[in-house]
Amino acid sequence: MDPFTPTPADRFTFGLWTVANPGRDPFGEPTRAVLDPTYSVAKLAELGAYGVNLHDHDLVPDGTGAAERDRLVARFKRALEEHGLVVPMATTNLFTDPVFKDGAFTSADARVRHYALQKTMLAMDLGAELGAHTFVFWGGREGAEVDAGGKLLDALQWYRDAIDYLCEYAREQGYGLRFALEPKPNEPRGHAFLPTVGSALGFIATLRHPEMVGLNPELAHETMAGLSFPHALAAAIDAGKLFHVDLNDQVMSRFDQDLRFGAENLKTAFFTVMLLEEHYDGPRHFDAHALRSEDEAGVWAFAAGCMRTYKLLAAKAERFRADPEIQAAQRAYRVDDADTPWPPRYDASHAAALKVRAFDLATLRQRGPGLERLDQLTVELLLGER
Ligand code: GCO
Ligand code: MN
Ligand code: MN
Repeated sequence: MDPFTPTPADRFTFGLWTVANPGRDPFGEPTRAVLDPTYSVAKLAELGAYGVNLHDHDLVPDGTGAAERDRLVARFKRALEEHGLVVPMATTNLFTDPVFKDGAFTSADARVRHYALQKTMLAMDLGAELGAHTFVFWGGREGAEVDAGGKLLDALQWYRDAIDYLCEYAREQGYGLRFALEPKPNEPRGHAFLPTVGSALGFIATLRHPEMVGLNPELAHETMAGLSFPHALAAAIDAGKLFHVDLNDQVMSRFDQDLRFGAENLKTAFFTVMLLEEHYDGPRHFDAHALRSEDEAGVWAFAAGCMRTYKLLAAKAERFRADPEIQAAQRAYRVDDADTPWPPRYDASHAAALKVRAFDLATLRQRGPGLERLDQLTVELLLGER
């Protein structure tokens, strides 16, 4: 078999909303028919995916009665079983209904905040019923265009209160869910609250159950903010907070594009895969969609392409680790020195000695780290010349 054909062991997942995206944008109507969730399950299984993730309303439209909800869920579960797919992550849509037009947990209207809690608890019940272990919180409409309302600090407190409340709910139900906050700088709001991985990490430390809450960083979102996704991933990993990941692609400083993984920034995708392969064991989730110009065949080409590119880059990452010249260049980049052991152990006499120590600054200033060559070797490896 082609080694780059995905299998469930690769643990690739797609949001139901990704492949079913009908191609609507702010300027134009849908270009494709909406896909039935059970059809998406069958097609994704055929392509070698491991699972599907969903918002409450991807499966159960808002306002559905209890009996119809149970019927839809049972039918979906049968499709999962039949095709051998799992649901590792679930989330709530807190952005489509106009009730959330000025935010959900950060709405200035306490009634909306309570409704958002209700909707999220019901979405958690659904996620738990489908076997999800991770519950994602993407801020959607948590944000503002106008700050004259005076809620900037309150909004963060309301957000915190809501997550604290929902942690208690999930614990009491024994759902074993971990929460993953998904930062995004803008769209649909002008300025989102918790816009980047860094800000979300700071926020998590202020929660009542910080151990339950981590991150779902998205490649496109950090890129929209002009930030590096591998750097953001490293920060999440360093904090022990990489609970989930949203893979896609994006041109920097453009509207939210949700491009096929690897479509735009190949080197970013490469270092993303390398970090994930070495430091993350959760599902590799794609949160992207086919170009609006595509028909249904384009949708499945898009989905297969995301997975295949990931596998191609994972093989390249292995080559990178095994390439003697690259490894030698990486070793040469770092200088370890017996007289300057790291980490430095602080005590008063060490500090006193360090303050008067003479360094050969001329040599240190002149040393070239070899990064041009190392980067070129990386490019050649990616281009298939190594
Ligand atoms: C976006 C977000 C969403 C979320 C999804 C799951 O830019 O619209 O990335 O796709 O990931 O709502 O929470
Ligand atoms: Mn996104
Ligand atoms: Mn996302």
